[in-house]
Amino acid sequence: MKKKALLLMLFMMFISTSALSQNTIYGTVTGDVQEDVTITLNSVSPSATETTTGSDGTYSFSELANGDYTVTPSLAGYSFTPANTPVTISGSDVTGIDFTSVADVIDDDIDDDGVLSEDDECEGTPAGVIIDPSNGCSIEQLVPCNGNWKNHGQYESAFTQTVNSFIKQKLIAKEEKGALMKEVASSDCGKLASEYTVVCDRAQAFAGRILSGRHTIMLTKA
Ligand SMILES: [Ca+2]
Ligand SMILES: [Ca+2]
Repeated sequence: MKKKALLLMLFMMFISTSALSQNTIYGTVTGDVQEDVTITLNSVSPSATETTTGSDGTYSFSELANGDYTVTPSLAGYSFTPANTPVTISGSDVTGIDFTSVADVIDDDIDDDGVLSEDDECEGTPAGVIIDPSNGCSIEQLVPCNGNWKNHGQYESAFTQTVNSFIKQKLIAKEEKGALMKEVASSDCGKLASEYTVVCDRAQAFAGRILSGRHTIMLTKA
């Protein structure tokens, strides 16, 4: 009986030091945020468990059996380096499973023109160009050279109106109008040559010739 009791005791000791080994993973989160970061511990068994970091950024998972684990930090609005860390427990505590946090940068003014993207009707405004702060559009964006203009005159008139509106809002000086209009007048914007190619449709030309004695010229948008 004595021998059996001794064996049982030895067996219990074996159990407590191996299969039931109770170890702890320790780590710290530093960086832009350290408190209240969710730390998830994944393992095959038991299933995932989680904790949160304290005010000093530390966390721990205790009473862990030997095995392979993965530690993953997460908090909305932040990224962590490394994104996760694999940990193998083999009869002793594991320390230094640390992470660095960086706040995610949310670009709420994509073209950097001072008008938030949610209010910006013209994205892609070039740097340094004067815009209408009510819609984030430059004159060139409001009156694009490659717009669907009937002719150069229509383009020029739309450009003039927009320049006048910019002057009225004191976005540009009155004195700048002359130079702007000169530039517009000498541009090809809205001119047929730049917007359309002249093609001759044979069937139409033939019909046209019969009806009027002239070739029909068709304008097709480039
Ligand atoms: Ca913008
Ligand atoms: Ca813009």
